[in-house]
Amino acid sequence: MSDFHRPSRRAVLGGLTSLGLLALTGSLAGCGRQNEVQLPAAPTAALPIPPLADSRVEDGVRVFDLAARPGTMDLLPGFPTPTAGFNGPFLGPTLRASRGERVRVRVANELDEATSVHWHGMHLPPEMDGGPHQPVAAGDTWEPEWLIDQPAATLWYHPHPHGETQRHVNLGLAGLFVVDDQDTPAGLPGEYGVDDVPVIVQDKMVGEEGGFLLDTSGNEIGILGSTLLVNGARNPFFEVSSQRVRLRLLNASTARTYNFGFADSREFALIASDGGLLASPVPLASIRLSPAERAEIVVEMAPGETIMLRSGRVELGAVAVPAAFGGEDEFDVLELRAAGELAPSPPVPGTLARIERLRVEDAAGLRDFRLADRKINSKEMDMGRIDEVVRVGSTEVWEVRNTNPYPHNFHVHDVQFQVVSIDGQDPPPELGGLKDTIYLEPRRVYRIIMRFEDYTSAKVPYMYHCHLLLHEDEGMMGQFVVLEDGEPVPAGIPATDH
Ligand SMILES: [Cu+2]
Repeated sequence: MSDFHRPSRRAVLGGLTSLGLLALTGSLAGCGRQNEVQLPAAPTAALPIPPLADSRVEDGVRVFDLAARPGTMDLLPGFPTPTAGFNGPFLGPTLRASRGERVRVRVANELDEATSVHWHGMHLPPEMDGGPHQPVAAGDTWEPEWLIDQPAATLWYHPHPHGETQRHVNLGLAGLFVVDDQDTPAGLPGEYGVDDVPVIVQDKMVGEEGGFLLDTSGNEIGILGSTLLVNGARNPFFEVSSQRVRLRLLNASTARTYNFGFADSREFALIASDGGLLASPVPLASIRLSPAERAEIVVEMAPGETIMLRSGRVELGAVAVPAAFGGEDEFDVLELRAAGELAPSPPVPGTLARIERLRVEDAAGLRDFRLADRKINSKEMDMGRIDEVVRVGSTEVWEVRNTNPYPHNFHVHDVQFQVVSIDGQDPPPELGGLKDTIYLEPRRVYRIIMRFEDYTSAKVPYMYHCHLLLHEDEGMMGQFVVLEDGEPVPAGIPATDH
């Protein structure tokens, strides 16, 4: 437990800043591994906007092509950083489709090892989910197809190969999947890359030879890097041309939890959480996002002004030493530069979505999930074991708690859930919408409710897990199957025939 008492990386950094490009030492000294370097100040650069993926319609199905492949990027002069991305060297294009469309994605694996692509937040059959049971071997192509059948939302995709997710995501394999629907109210900023802007945030540890380090020795939770990349760029700015701009924030980090807000503490409107629009906008000055969570926010600007989106000190709950888990780290994220004249934007609508509240009285029962160390309910992930059996058509309440003095979060595949209560109290308004991932403050009791409408399989399970990827890879994951009423429960999950 002595790890908890190490000074924060930022405190170490602060002491070294004046010496310029210097290796960090800390607990790594003498172990023969590369140290994290602090990169020289980067010139500010225009925010790269991930391109919208090309698609074509074949027999009524919208078809996308994604190819996972290796690449490089330039961060440390003279030392190209090995990366990986979809259809490019880092991150991937934004897939976009509408509710009611059938989609198919041709996923080509051009890496020299197996990977997978999970559609995070998507409601779809388990065979199409892209989890550890759908590996794509090196050189192979996988073609999942499904019907988009959920509200408009900012979802994302990333690899989910068993035990290797942290490394693959850290290399840059991730992208957005934006779902549209007919019910989105008029008046929200919606021009992609103009007043509707993806903001994919990742922290990296850059090593002495330029590579992204997978050093998780400094704490219990994983990689906490001092280099921030936003859509793959350091120190970016975005030129705002309208009075209001919508930012689609994705925490694509492997371990770090952020607290996003503006340097002048101005209020913004939170309009959507993981699974789609909130019932009505929530005025906030900051929003906490743990790994894999998303938030859509709308901020208003005055002509000619410049404001900085930052991540400041984050409330992690009853963790042992917040600084050891990044709780006191601060980052500039994205500078917004408003033009001298701004196109007028309508005010954010007061009503955004109709969310059917699931009722605890309708729930079939209560399941208990205790997250501790690298286990859920004292069990490490086993690809062959069925941990939970859900009956199709049922509504369930899951009670989830983190019993460690350090951060975990909880992600459920297949469904979006609603937060019923935290320690018996109503959740805060920012957790009032649809969620697929929730931060677990230590020792608090989270009750979430969800409905399993369709997609049964006795052979292919869905996952639930901590989305701190070190924890997930080390076994903090379980499997559930959705079965027909009365369908016999199989003894286990057959081995994947790859
Ligand atoms: Cu965890």
